[in-house]
Amino acid sequence: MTIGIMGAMVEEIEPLLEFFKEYKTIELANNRYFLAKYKGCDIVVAYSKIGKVFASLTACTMIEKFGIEKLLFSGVAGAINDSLHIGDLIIASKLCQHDLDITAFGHPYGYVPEGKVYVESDEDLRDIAKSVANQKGIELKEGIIATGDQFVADSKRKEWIGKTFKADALEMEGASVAVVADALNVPFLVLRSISDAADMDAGFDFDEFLKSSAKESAEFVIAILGRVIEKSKNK
Ligand code: 4EZ
Repeated sequence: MTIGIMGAMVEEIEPLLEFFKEYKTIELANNRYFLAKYKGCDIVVAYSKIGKVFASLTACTMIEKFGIEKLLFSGVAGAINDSLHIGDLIIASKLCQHDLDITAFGHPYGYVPEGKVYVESDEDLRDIAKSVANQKGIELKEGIIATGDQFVADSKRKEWIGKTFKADALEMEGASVAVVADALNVPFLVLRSISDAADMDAGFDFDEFLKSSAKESAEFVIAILGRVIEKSKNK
């Protein structure tokens, strides 16, 4: 089995590379892919660069060129839901693009013809994440994640996204990875740890908490990975 783990920024995957220790580096499409082995499985790690386009390219490359059979995203996010605090973990039940807008033609926000507003993440992977959290006594929230090519540092924009999409957290890659993985039939999970509240302090908080929150997410994704591999062997 080959499993992909991606982040958007180097800080989001650095803890993973430190964990895997030994890996081979392959350059492709203006990016680097790190190939490791873990518990008899092939692991492909990469950070895409920030935003929906780069994330789509990386997800697609992992699937089409490296043959990954499951895709895990690990990184940080801005909180919308007041119950989410810095360092908290959230998995996406489903994801949407908050900046996709052809409402001028009567369509809902986040929708284009032949697409869908929300893409659901894989139920088995979500169940695994929840059972790992349970076992470790870690609190894990499940909710809607909204994605857009915009660092949100504005309460009004954040509230609009929360209201329009019932979103609990926001970031800049998840939904694009979801669209790619869904189209190519690869089960995926988007996991994020909160780095800020997408408000006027967001830039400052993000700088302060990027590393620690990215590490929270990376450590949890490693635990999920372990369970995913175990389960694949029992089949
Ligand atoms: C994007 N990522 C932020 C990248 C910021 C600065 C050099 C996550 C994220 C985020 N995205 C954390 N907080 C956010 C926020 N308030 N708005 C958008 O995935 C790069």
